[in-house]
Amino acid sequence: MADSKPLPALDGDRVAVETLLQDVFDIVVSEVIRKGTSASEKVCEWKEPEELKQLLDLELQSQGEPQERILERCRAVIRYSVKTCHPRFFNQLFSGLDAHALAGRIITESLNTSQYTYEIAPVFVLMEEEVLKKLRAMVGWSSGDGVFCPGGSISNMYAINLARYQRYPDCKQRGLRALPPLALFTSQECHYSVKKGAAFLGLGTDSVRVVKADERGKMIPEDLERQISLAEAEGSVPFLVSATSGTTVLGAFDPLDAIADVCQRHGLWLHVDAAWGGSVLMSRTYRHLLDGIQRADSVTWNPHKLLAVGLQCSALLLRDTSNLLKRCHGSQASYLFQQDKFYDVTLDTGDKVVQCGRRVDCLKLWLMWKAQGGQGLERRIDQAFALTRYLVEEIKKREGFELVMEPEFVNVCFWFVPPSLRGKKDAPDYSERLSRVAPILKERMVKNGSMMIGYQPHGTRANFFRMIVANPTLARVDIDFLLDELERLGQDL
Ligand code: ABU
Repeated sequence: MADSKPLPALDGDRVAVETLLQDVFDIVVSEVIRKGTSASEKVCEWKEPEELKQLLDLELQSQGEPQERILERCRAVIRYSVKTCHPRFFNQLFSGLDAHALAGRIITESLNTSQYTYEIAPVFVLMEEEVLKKLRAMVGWSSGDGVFCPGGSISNMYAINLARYQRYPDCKQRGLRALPPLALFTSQECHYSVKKGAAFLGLGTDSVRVVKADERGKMIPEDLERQISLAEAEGSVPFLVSATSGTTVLGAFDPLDAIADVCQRHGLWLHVDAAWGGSVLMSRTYRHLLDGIQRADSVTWNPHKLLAVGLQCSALLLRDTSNLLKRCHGSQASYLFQQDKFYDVTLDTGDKVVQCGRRVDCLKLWLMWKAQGGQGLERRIDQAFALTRYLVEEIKKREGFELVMEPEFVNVCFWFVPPSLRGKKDAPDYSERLSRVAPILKERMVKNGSMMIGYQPHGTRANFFRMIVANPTLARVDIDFLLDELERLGQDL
């Protein structure tokens, strides 16, 4: 009976499958790769949510649709999506498009496997091991462990969990009952995932002691010492310090050597959240910004950011060689990790993580690295620093632009001061009025589709723009455009 019913669309029709995928690939090449990276096209096509819902016709129906309609839907999805590969997309810590990495992502998606066992991911188990080994070597470790995680926040949470487990292995079984009140330390400039991680792991956000940062956004080691003493005096047990290499807004690098000294004195786990700044390790000229990182116990490094590998690619690297990851997270599921398999079962890495199914995140980085070589990647980093310098000098030359501070990384924070506010710094409402400028300009640029750049307030500072120089194809012309466009959009303010 079942055989007499037609199969759902394309099932079993090899020719139609290939035709569809070829057609979709042609659309991707034309609409994402060609137009999406062209400065003469829009970076985004803004629509209000209700209109966008109508345009996309999102509701799912019981009746399938013909292929031509499906292809139209693919075009619409691309049309109304933000082109993060566009040379005028400056909004996030990731941007641009690396062709080899994209090739890796396409192959990964097509093979659709999970990283947990060697039997279903032989290539990727070995490849992940090799890529992590290379990243560890850049940190300065000749041995260790690691895993690719679904994003930097999760990598940071793993670090917290591992540090806690190492000190209190009982907590795996007994949970919070096995623990005294714990304290971890990070700076006021840290990524918000540290607090989220503390909440998620049952420690609570109160267990996160916020250490002061200096005017450049760097953790102050003396205040770290003070916070540790305070926590102890209040009956908490310090166990981890999370330092940051490349803070989200200012792009600051914490003084790792001095922080490592404090950790050593107090026997604390040192985690370095280098999700953003880790890629600087590839540059012989700038890697000194992370001096001392080799003294960390764990490091988060997101190649999907500055290396333009594509979301997502976040490595948690460990100095540990005692199988801590597996001991902390393992659950020995007998249907996946049989110990009597015909191959070396240590290659089944699935029990290192809390996930079961795990995406393959190593191929895109491996393929890109093979194609560019370490030297090509180093050139990209150096180029981003050089272009940042160009932007800073241009900002200094132009009327109406004011740097928040000299950057040490590729985050350039600045105000655009519109004509009506120039020379009015002493006015009592100056800061309030300046704060309104960035949101207005943001709305204008997005509705125009001309560019995207982020803004935020910061402490007592009024809203300012945060320019990220990360896209490997950026050139001076794109930097000039950014400044010209802000002047154009803000000339009437
Ligand atoms: N996790 C990084 C924060 C997002 C961004 O500014 O791109």
